[in-house]
Amino acid sequence: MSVETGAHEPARDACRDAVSGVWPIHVRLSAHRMRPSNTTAPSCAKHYWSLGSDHFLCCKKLQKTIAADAMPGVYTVYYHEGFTGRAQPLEMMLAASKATNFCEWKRAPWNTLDDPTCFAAPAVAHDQTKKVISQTTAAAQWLGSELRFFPPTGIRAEAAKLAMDIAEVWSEAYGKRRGAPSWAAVEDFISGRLLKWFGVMEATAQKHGKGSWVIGSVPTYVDFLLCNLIETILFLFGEARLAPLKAAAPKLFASYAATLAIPGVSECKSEFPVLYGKVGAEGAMPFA
Ligand SMILES: N[C@@H](CCC(=O)N[C@@H](CS)C(=O)NCC(=O)O)C(=O)O
Repeated sequence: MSVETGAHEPARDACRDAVSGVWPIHVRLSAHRMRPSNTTAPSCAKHYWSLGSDHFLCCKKLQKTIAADAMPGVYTVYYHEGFTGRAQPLEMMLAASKATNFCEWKRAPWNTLDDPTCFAAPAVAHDQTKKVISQTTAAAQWLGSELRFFPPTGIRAEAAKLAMDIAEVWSEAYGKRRGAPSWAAVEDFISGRLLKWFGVMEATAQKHGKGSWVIGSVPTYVDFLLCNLIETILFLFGEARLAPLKAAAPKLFASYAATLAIPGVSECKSEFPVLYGKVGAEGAMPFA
């Protein structure tokens, strides 16, 4: 069920930011359902009261709008078998939501998806609405709005911009690992174009993110996409080669660490490698 409250949306965003700026994500999700699950957190109603009557009223409306229980239905992530690749950020969002009993999801092999609108993996489907979305960035944005990893209303375009930066860097980095004639050529790429990209993304996150997050003050789908990008380049190039990026982009790497610390995410990550061995830092160079 999608929660779009129209005129109440800005109030919802303000309320969400204020609440989850204080609490970790698993409490944030429960808080929106008016059912705090973490006994160490202040009571939800008490916290909303402290935000002022506008926010409290907003949440009262949300209380009626949002079901007290989990999202209905099951999401399926279709992807190639044996590694998570571009499906990883989608799986991480679903795993984080499942950890709070907010949704159910499963994996299925890419070749079992029969949908004429999808060209390449991954795609996500929802059984009740019959919605099927491919293209990683679009699928992440959709899951972000379904699972409450959405950006604040006023900076949605900035979120989409950063998400598209991430998608381009992902493709460039993967292509470079497969096409480079030598590790020296890879190192030139890292210290040149990749470093420049990370500078641009870092500046975006510095401008639009707060705390550990790259857009707004709570985790959004963009943090999950970024987490997957960093996992991917670590796999492709190895940690030592990425030291200059880490030094140049502290906020991006803080988001990476914070996203991995969201309950459910690291268990999901540990089930499969992000890519296949041949394309890794230990694989043959040139790629064969
Ligand atoms: N822009 C697409 C790229 C999709 C893509 O290249 N997927 C790869 C796996 S990560 C694939 O299935 N390629 C097979 C093909 O292109 O035929 C996205 O972000 O989802």
